[in-house]
Amino acid sequence: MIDQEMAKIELKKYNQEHIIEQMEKLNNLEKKELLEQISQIDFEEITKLYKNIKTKKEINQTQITPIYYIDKEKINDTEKNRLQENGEQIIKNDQYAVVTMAGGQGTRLGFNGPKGTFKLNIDDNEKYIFEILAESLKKSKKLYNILPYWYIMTSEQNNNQTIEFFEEHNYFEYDKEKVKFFKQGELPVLTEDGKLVIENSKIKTASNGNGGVYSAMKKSKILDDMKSKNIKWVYIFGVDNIMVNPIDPIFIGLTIKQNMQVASKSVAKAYPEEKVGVFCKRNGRPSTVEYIELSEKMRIECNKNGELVYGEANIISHLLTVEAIEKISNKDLKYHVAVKNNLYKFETFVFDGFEYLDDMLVMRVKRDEEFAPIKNKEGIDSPETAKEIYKRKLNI
Ligand code: UD2
Repeated sequence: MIDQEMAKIELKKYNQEHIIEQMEKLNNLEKKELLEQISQIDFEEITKLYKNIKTKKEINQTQITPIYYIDKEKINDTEKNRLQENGEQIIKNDQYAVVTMAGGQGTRLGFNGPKGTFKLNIDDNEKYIFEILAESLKKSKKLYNILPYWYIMTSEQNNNQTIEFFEEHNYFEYDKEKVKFFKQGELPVLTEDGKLVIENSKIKTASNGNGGVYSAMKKSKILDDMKSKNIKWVYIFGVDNIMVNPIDPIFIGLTIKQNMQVASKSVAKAYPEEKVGVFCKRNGRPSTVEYIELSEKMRIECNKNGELVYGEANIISHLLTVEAIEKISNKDLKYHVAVKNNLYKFETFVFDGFEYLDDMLVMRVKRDEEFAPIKNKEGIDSPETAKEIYKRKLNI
């Protein structure tokens, strides 16, 4: 706990005096909570992040090269059966867990609540996103009479609502004992001139990006929990893809066969400007270039077959060993800056952790079978577009 005088020195040192003036107006309890929050802030880091914004370093394109991928559709049936058997062993031995990253704010959807609690009206059959995810996981019960451990990452902002929602809906008949929630970390937001913001007598923060999943799993002892349960493989996916296929023994089997610690599913990029990250290598190590960072040249570059050279799109379907997650959780991931409501938000990305591994498997799957994200209120990647794809899967 930091005392008021210490806080004032710290705030002055980092040009945040305006917080001192606002602190004077607070009652004792509010002041105590604010001081507690100030003691948790790494001012050195926040100041450095702000300075980096102003000296935006261009991505050094020369480091980036294409990455090899395997198209699931092109694996022959004999090989597929072998891979399936090996993958099924992991699931049947209860060595498989899934993590749903559900800590995003869902700003673009314009929905005021945890994204997983958003309800889709599919031909008068109403379903929540979390309900659809639970159904895709319960496939495992039908096939193997076992349910994977389900860890759900929330944020400070949506944690309570998410837990209440699951309680209220009886976990959609999922085995409650196999579900755990954990919160990701937060970082302060900054104004354009680098100032902290006070909101409701607290310093305004935002969730630290889906790359926060590694440190959150470490800090909240989820990693320890997984190790105590002898879990070997963890499938990490985003809450917003209602076509996610989290029970995919062929994906597990192929990752094991390729002797990889990390694997991601991809879909062929629909068109050069599509807002998706694409897999690549940086200095020979597995990486991804986010859509906001992809240069025009890389966006349109094609190989001799006319395919986009950087065309394997990230659909936030990642498979890692517990060891790989633990290794990444002890590393610092680079920060990316987003501007939301005229404020700077600092985030790390889950796929930036892959650079700490020597290589990764990218397995291409069919878009209309495994990718229907709900990002925007309408238009591309909206409830409407997701519903159409989902209905085709259910042949309704
Ligand atoms: C994500 C991918 C992008 C692209 C696209 C495909 C990342 C960083 N980017 O873009 O490469 O392939 O999806 O649809 O993965 N989340 C959290 N906590 C946070 C922030 C996000 O849990 O602090 C979750 C969020 O709930 C969602 C997922 O991460 O499930 C991706 O959300 P995003 O907004 O970070 O990334 P997006 O959708 O712009």
